[in-house]
Amino acid sequence: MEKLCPVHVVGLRGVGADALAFALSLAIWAGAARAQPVAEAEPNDAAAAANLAVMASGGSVTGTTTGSTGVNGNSNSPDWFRLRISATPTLVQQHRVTLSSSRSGHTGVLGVTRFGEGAVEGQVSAFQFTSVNTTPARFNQFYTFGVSTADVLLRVTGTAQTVDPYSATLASTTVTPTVLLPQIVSGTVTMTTENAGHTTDTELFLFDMSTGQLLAQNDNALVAGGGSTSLSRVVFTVRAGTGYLVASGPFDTSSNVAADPLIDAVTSGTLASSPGVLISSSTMATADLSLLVQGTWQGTARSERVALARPGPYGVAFASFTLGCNPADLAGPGQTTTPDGQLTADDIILYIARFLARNPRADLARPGPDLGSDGEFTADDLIVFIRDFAAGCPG
Ligand SMILES: [Ca+2]
Ligand SMILES: [Ca+2]
Ligand SMILES: [Ca+2]
Ligand SMILES: [Ca+2]
Repeated sequence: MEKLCPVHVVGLRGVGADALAFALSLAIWAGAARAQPVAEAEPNDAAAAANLAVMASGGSVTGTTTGSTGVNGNSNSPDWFRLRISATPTLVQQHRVTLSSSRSGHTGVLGVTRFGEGAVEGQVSAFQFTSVNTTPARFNQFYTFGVSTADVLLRVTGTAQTVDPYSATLASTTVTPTVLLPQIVSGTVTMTTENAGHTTDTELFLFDMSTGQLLAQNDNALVAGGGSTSLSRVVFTVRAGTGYLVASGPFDTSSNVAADPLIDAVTSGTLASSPGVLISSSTMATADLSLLVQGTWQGTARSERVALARPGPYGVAFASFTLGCNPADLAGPGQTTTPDGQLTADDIILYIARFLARNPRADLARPGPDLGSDGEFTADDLIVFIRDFAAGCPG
């Protein structure tokens, strides 16, 4: 365990200097306390006996292990930790736990439970293994989002040579999702990796950005006429002004929710240990995770491709989007280009700017003014905009 060093201030004299030294020592002590590692407490040889470690970025757990088979606290026993991550509402966070030791050779594993055939309730199995071939070597990684704390199970094992203590240190970084502005209004939206220009075996996850709730997920989509594909598809009805987060990962990526057999050909798989967490097991560094966003715009079907790529081993790609309540809901406060489910002067200002710039999003009408798009920007489009604006957002 790391020792807290007393602070000696040499050459300072007088009350002011003493106060300064005292304040300095407090500050250093506080900094050291924040970074204080959580030491293992044996026995911790099974997931059920995992040591709880409340972690923030820069924090670490420490211990000693020279094997993976011992039980009841033997030195060659695995060490299990339950890493607890604080809530991060509206933020996607990547958490990387890197193993280090003066004598390397440890292996970290993130554990999951299973659902479906052969699953034993509560039994934790090894899912994501550290690799010596990643940069840096020997790290685990997972993602969190949402309003509640998230837990992951970490197991550290060693070899006969790993007689020195190890540290597993957390580095958390905020992920900035790709912001989508699909030319689609409220209604039914399909997100799919089918026909998106690749054959990656994907998994898709859809979250409500403000609550962190997992709304839908799919591993292998069922296809018309029977059978399935390793590509993924989620279909959902959007609520205007709601921020959504879509995560596209390669197989095998775990949330804490079992697949829905009505929409997923996968009937058994892995479960992360708490809501608001995603874990991807593959060390594959690159993969095309692009998807299509499909819906309608003024009565016409639209499909837009979003380029997404795997950001390294254990990586998942994220995109966010918000849809308007009708075609007049284009803007949020300050004329930001994210619709907000409300119709205000911001929408009028942005619409006029787009109309003058001949932006396709301002093309609301065909001659008539019939709903549709004709590539022309005429009084018909203005009439439809005013009509939609006056109609207001439902509810
Ligand atoms: Ca142990
Ligand atoms: Ca799949
Ligand atoms: Ca608006
Ligand atoms: Ca038009």
